[in-house]
Amino acid sequence: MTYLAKPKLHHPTLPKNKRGYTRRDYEGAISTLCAGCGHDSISTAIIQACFELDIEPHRVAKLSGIGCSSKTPTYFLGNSHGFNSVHGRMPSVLTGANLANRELIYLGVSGDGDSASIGLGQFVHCMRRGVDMVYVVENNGVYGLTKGQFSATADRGSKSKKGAVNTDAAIDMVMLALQLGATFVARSFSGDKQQLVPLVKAAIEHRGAAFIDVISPCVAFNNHPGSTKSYDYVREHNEAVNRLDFMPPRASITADYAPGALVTVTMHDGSTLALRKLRDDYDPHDRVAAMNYLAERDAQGEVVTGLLYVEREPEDLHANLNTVETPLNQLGERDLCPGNAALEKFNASLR
Ligand SMILES: Cc1ncc(C[n+]2csc(CCOP(=O)(O)OP(=O)(O)O)c2C)c(N)n1
Ligand code: SF4
Ligand SMILES: [Mg+2]
Repeated sequence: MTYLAKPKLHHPTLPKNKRGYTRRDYEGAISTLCAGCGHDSISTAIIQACFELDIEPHRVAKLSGIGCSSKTPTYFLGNSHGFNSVHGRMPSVLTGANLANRELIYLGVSGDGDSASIGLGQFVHCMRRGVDMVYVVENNGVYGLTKGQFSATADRGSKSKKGAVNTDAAIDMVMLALQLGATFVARSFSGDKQQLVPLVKAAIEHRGAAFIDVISPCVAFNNHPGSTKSYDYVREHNEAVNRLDFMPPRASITADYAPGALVTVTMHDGSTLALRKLRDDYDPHDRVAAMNYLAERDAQGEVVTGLLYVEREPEDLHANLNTVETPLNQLGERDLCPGNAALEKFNASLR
């Protein structure tokens, strides 16, 4: 059995959000991942973010590839649309679904094997096209599902559980996303819910390609000394550049911040992101500076986390292609067959 259904009974006094849903309404089946797997904490963060954003579950489409990480959509948002695609092919399926119906919130969930090896070509093109989505890579540096081979994000010199040394250079997904033009780029840690939940909320509200690289330790195959994706390593080397508070439209910023330490970002729906700067020299609106900073800190063995880059005026694939707003399945015959005269005019424009 690959999943266990949760009992449907809810406690009658569970708190409800503005839409009348309890947190339980955003859960899925009982997880069958290893106890302590970072991926389960990411599922919990996604559940919390959707509950707090008052999202109607039927407005979300969750898509994934193959891997332990790609199994996780079974364990959250059980009342949402879901598509478990082929290994590394989630981005193209998500792009197609998004083009057909832009009214849903698209959540792509993938692994470092799924996105940085077999699916790398798919990953880069959905980023550079600006598909409006939240793309989460649950990054553990190994192929967990197939028993712990090094993945392409494993750091050079890091050791496997049996002591083998990885001699290949690592692909940094955050650097790639920045270089490819993603308009929201973040890195977080599955063990830091305070940081991850607001990042997921902000990514959902962002219109454009939002990428979150979440270091998510694999307790079965990559949580030993010598691994750079273990709980201990990430806790010791985590350098958070900022902390977020996410405020819905019209809510005022009440947090008590030191002057100069706060950067506010207004999202397309009027909601606000309050970014508390932990590093004075870090500007989340400067793509090139972000890449330089990441490269410098990476050379020191540090794992930089937080909202690393956000574009002030993002544009997505629909805006670039000037597509129709109505979902394709709601277009009637009059829209789809505008008649001979319109066809003649169109053909003439191409001659
Ligand atoms: C076309 C294809 N090639 C290879 C596999 C075998 N396979 C399954 S999952 C996986 C890697 C999963 O790694 P990752 O995406 O990092 O997920 P994790 O299990 O670590 O969360 C591989 C190589 C497959 N299922 N399909
Ligand atoms: S094998 Fe690793 S990635 Fe897969 S469920 Fe277990 S701990 Fe998680
Ligand atoms: Mg992996």
